[in-house]
Amino acid sequence: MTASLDERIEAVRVPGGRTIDSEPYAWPFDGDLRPENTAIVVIDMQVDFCAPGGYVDSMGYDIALTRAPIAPIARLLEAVREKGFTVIHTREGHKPDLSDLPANKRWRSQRIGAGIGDQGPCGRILVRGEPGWEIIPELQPIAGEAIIDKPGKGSFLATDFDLVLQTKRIRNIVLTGVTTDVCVHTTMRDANDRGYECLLLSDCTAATKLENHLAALDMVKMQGGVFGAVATSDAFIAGIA
Ligand code: C5J
Repeated sequence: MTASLDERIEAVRVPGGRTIDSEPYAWPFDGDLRPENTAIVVIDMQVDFCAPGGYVDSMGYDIALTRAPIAPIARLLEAVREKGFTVIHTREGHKPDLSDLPANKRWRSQRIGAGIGDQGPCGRILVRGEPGWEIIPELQPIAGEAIIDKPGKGSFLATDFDLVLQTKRIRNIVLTGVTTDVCVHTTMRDANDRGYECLLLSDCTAATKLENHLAALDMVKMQGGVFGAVATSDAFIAGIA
């Protein structure tokens, strides 16, 4: 006898597994959610993206939006650190000689008045080692948490992110940070293509425009969860309790 669709969906679930209340499906797809196989990734919570005088502020966007996830991420980190989950932080930034900065990326940033590599209120914009490039004080990594330095929007290009994930035997990725529509989405899409099971936390992410944040959440949920699933941090914390 052929198995029904529901039976086939159920058949992948690990015995005794657990899932998070998320959309458009209970995440992860197979219920294999453990501190040993799951990483919480905090993307680019840097001065340049979330603090006065940084890159986002210099472009004229409202940093109240990109600061909104700080408290939910801090609360999430407290919960996952206590349970022993892997936490990984990323920073977007370029070498001081700008040899890894594509000319078009620099040109576009200059035309909006916040030239990457140029001097700003928080030092040279998006340059490694400058005050603006640092992770904000509220979300400082603790001992043992990897920091991935990336020159691009995605976390895999020109970094050892994948190597770190593979070494730690991670297969579930929980995405937080900024911005939802740019670095978070680029990382999520790439991770999804590589076979990682991804969950985006809606209140732990933000964009420079609310509509873009909401649209980015929506995009994840299309096609049965084309890039993974979306949940709140409350749902995640409840699911791992
Ligand atoms: C952007 C990022 N938005 N971290 N970077 O340029 O999303």
